[in-house]
Amino acid sequence: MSTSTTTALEPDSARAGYDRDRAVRVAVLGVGMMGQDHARRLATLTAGAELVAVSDVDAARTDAVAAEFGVRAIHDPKAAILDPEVDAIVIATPGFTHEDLVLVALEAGKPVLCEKPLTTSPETSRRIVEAEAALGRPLVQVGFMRRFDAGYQQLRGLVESGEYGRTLFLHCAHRNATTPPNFSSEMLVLDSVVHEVDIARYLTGEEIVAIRVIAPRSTSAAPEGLRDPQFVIMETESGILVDVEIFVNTTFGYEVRTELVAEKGQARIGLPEGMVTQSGQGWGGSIPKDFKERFGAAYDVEFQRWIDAVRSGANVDGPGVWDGYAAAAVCAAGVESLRTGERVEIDLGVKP
Ligand code: ISE
Repeated sequence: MSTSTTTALEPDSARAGYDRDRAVRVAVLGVGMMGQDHARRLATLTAGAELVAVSDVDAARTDAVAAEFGVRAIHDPKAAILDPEVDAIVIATPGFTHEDLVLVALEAGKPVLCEKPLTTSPETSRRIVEAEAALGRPLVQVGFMRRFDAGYQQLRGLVESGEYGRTLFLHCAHRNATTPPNFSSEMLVLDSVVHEVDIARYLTGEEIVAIRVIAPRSTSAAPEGLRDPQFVIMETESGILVDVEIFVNTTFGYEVRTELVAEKGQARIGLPEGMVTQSGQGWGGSIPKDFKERFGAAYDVEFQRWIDAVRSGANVDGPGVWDGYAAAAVCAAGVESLRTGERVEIDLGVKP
C-alpha cells in the first residue's frame, strides 16, 4: 500500500516514519520457551513480519537466540522497545514485568502483542486500560490464542447463530501432563484457568460476575503442597454457569475440551482428532504433549492477524486490554476463593 494516499489506514502521527511497503520490524522480549517459539514463527512463517531483535534478562540466552535467527541482541528490553528500527513488540517475559514494558510501548506509540497475563493484578491491568484509553487508539493485543483456534471459532459461530437457543452451561476440562518447577496452587488459576476465563467471555459475550474455586483431594502425582486438581465454577451476567476441571499433573498428555449446553442442542470441541490407528494392540490415536502442539495453528493465525492489523494501522485484531483486565480481575477473585472457600463476586467498574 502506498504511504502517499490519504486513507483511513494511513499511519498516525506517532508512527509517521512507518513505511507500509516493507515488513513490520518486530522485537521479541523474553526468549524463554514461548518467546523462542514466537521468534521462530515471526522469522519463518508470519507474512509481512521481520524479526529484527530479541531481548531477555538472561544475556547469554539473548545472544544465543539472536545468533540463531541472525538478528540483533538488545539486552535492555526498554531500549529494544524504543529502538527506532523496531516497529512493533512481542512481550513474552514473565508476567510481573508486563506492566512496565507495556506502558513504555504505549508511550512510544508502538503496537504490542503481550502474552497472557496482561499483568499480574487487576489494578495494574486497569492502569493499562486507562493509559490506552487516554491515548485514544488501541495498541495492545493480549495473547489469548484460543480465540484463534478453529474449534472455538466454530463454537462461537454456533452460539451467535442462535440455532441452539440460549446457552445454559459450558463444561470445560483443561489438563496438562506436568507442571514446571515452582508452580503454585494459585498458578492453576492465574496461569491456566485464565484461558477458560477468556474463552468463557469470548463464547458467551458476557462478563463473569462470580467465581468459586474448590480444591478436592490432590493427585499423588502433584508435587508436595500443590492443590491439583481444582474445580472452578463461574457465573456470567445472565446466569450461564461455566465449570472447569483444571488438572495439571495428569502425567501423560495435554487436553483442552469444552462442551456447550444450550436450550436446543449441545456441542463439544477439543475431542481427540487426527489419525486413528487399528492394529493388534487395538485402536487409538495420539494425544498432544503440550499447549504448543495443541494450539500451534491458533498461535500461527494469531500472529498473522496481528501483523496484518499492524500493517493496516488497526494495530489490534483480537483480545485487547479490557479482555486482559477482565481476566485478571476474575483470576484474582478466583485466588481469593481458593484461599477462603467462598464464592467471590467481581465488579469490573466502568469501561472507559
Ligand atoms: C500455560 O502457561 C499456558 O498458557 C497453557 O495454555 C496452559 O494450558 C497451561 O496450563 C499454562 O501453564
